[in-house]
Amino acid sequence: MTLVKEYRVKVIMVGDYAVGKTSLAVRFTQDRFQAIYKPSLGVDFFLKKVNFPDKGRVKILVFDTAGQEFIASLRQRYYRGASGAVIVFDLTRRETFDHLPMWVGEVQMHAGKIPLSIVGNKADLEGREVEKGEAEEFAKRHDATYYETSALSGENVQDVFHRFAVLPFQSEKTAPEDT
Ligand code: G3D
Ligand code: MG
Repeated sequence: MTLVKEYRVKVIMVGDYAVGKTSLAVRFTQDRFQAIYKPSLGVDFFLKKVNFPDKGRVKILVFDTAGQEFIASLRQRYYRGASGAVIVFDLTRRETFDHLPMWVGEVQMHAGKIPLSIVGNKADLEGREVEKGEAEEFAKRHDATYYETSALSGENVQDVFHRFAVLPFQSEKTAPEDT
């Protein structure tokens, strides 16, 4: 019997209210859009296992919260041990993009310098208020990767999260060899 290594990766969702954080987490972990999920008042998490044949299995824990209503006492627990953060804005609401510096600052303050994905969501809708180039430039300035997604169609949603799934293998490569 071969023992398969199992890793855990914690990914946190942040961003303004109603940008689609919960919808993206549900789309990724359950491959569906809108169902009976309850509004996130405190902290929820979603789980997905990704298999890498011959290498191991990664459990991705996606932590989701309601932005504004986020109570201070939960904050530390939310950010603790996060391997990556997905910072979401709504492509059709400019102000949600304008708030990104605040979200980046919040993540860095509580979780340190972890890999970031910036996500412009609701790409399926008309009436875009943020140009792709501008968002890409913002992401680059913050050492983040930029994605445009639709939780409705599922477009690019896997990529956002799978990027974090490979982290354990990357850190193995850079770790000193076992002797
Ligand atoms: P939040 O968790 O960031 O607060 P939600 O956001 O996931 O609750 O989504 C807020 C609203 O946006 C929901 O609509 C949801 O269906 C919608 N939404 C989320 N992602 C997308 C998307 O990619 N495309 C479109 N068209 N809509 C999206 P309601 O009507 O339930 O408020
Ligand atoms: Mg939510």
